Amino acid sequence: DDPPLADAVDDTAADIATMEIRGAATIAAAAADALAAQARETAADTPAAYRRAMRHAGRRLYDTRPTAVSLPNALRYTLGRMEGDDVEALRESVLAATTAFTDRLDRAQNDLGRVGANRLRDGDTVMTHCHSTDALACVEHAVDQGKEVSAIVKETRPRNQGHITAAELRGMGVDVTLVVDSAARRYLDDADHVLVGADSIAADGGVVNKIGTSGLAVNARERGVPIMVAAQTIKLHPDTLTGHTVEIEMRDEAEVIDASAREEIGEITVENPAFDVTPPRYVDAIVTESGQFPPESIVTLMRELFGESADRPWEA
Ligand code: RUB
Repeated sequence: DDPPLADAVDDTAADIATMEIRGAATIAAAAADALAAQARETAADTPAAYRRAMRHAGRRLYDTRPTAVSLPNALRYTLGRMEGDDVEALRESVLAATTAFTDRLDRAQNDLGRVGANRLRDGDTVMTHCHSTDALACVEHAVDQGKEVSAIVKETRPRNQGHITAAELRGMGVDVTLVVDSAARRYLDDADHVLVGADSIAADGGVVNKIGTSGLAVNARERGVPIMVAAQTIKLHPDTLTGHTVEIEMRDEAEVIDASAREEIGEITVENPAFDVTPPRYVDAIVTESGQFPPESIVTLMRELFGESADRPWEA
């Protein structure tokens, strides 16, 4: 029998699945917080039972959405540091790891924001896709440095995360123009950078991000607009070092078309992939908390951070 889950784990898992909690970094932070709740609440008699309960919570969180590697990387960091000979020691080790993990997340975003801001000049315009806290950190630092930045924000069908981006940029005092996704190429002439985040980065430097990123990157290259990906190193996908591919989440068709429209149209197939892969040749720079990298060099950083293989401590 599976050990009981803390309410925070069930609630967080449900909120990630329904995208109440979304975006790779935010998902990772929420998963770490949920594991901390599980660590506090698990009432186990033996170290083995305690470990089992923690792994069960890890699996519940892992099974929510497949594409953002920040989620398994959060589980890796926290459950991988679970150690001790008794229940109290195990609990303390997980709580220390979850705190260290969330501190690192905040620090990494801040550090990469400073790196990304150096790429932005006074008066520049960025074009954004979806909503990325890592990408927005770059703009925020540029604005803090006294640079004037404008933004062309793609609405990002079907879930319109561009609205969140637009509101947050406005909060920073950035001039925002919202456009439908299909207007992107027309407005690239007014953009100095494409600035996006990432859910996963593969060993070859391929960038997995919200569906539409790859088309935007191809168009930007054709127009000569540099493409900058803001992604802290928890977005590096260690399984890709050993030849695995990144699973692209397919979401419900109801996000694309309502039932009555579908009925009216007749027998059709509706596909709703949430992410796509931008090949490394369309990416100019990956901005991380350890500095900026050309996509071809990201594998070196990945090896340094993860070694040759990635463990899965939620399975064990
Ligand atoms: C979010 C998305 C974001 C990345 C990076 O997709 O594609 O660009 O997750 O975000 P969804 P961050 O809305 O489907 O979760 O920089 O905040 O980690």
